[in-house]
Amino acid sequence: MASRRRLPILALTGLSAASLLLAACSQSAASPAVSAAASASAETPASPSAAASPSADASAAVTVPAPFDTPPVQIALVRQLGSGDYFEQWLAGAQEQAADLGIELLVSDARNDNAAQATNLETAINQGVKAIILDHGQTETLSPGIDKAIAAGIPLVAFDVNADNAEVPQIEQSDAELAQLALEQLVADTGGTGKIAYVYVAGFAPLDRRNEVFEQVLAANPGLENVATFGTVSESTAAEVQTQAAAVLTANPDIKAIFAPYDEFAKGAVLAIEAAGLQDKVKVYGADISTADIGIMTAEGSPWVATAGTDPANVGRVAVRAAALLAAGETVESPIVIQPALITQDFLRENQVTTIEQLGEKLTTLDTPDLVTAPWFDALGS
Ligand code: SR1
Repeated sequence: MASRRRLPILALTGLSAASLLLAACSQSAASPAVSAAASASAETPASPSAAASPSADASAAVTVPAPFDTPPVQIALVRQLGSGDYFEQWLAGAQEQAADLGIELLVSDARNDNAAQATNLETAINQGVKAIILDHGQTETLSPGIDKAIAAGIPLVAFDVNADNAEVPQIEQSDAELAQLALEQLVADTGGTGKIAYVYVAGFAPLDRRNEVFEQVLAANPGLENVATFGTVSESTAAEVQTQAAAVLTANPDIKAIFAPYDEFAKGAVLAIEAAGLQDKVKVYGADISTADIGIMTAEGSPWVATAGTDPANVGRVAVRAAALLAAGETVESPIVIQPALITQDFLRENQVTTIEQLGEKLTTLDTPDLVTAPWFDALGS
């Protein structure tokens, strides 16, 4: 899943080779941009516009806009959280995409300290970066920095934090769909009846969005009784959730399921269930996926039977591409929504999936190279 597909430029844009050339000429006149020739070669599928153009078989020039004509381009990634599989994979994808686009990615991790994240945002502004990616965080603590960045002409894109600013495009994984997928499986497996427990911490945008769906599903299934809501987000989330889940299981050994919509939550729940010897009775419905998660889900007797998620590396790549477009003065859609998939234990076992790369080969929708892109991206890269 780590590899990206490079798409034929004409197929990507829908523009004719002639219009690309025209665009290249006009941009070259306006700025000292570097042009890179991209051949409309045999790998470019025939399209009506290309076929109608007299220059369809000629080389099409794609202008690389400033500041990407003089790499490296500094872009800041300002993170609230960085530890755990999800955030590590996300960063790996972001760094890979940054390297391909000639971006020097300046990464800060506030380790769940919101004041530190606000300070890191200030630092990025003072460094004069060309764009900023906000990754999780709190609207209140980031808003002053967001306003300052915009006033300084530095564009921002926000992943999993509500920037509450129309000038800041939002990226999310469709948390409603993610929660819906996992909970539909929980309802199907339990028959919509019995006691369950729920791992949730308010104040994190994706968790709050998932919680809205959880409440809807509970209301729609009165036979389900949520006996305990608990959770912690920290630098050691899984271990702390394990301790909390152990107490919940001691008090409620008759629960049938734990809804744990973050993989660190799910890992903690699994450990507690296994320590209590309840893996045949209590099942885990989670969110997110990683190679480590696949190992836990497919282990013999694992209670983690389903998860819903995206490929975090793909999400990181999308965020960097969005920031690159903004840095080049282009617009991006908002919100940018990346659809998750339901991944069951049965599916992983039946398909002998042991890594996230293998999962990507089976679920090709997890990679979205066409989401947020530009013709000139293909003229960059290694
Ligand atoms: C504490 S928030 C954790 C979530 O952020 C991302 O949206 C991941 O999906 C993870 O579940």
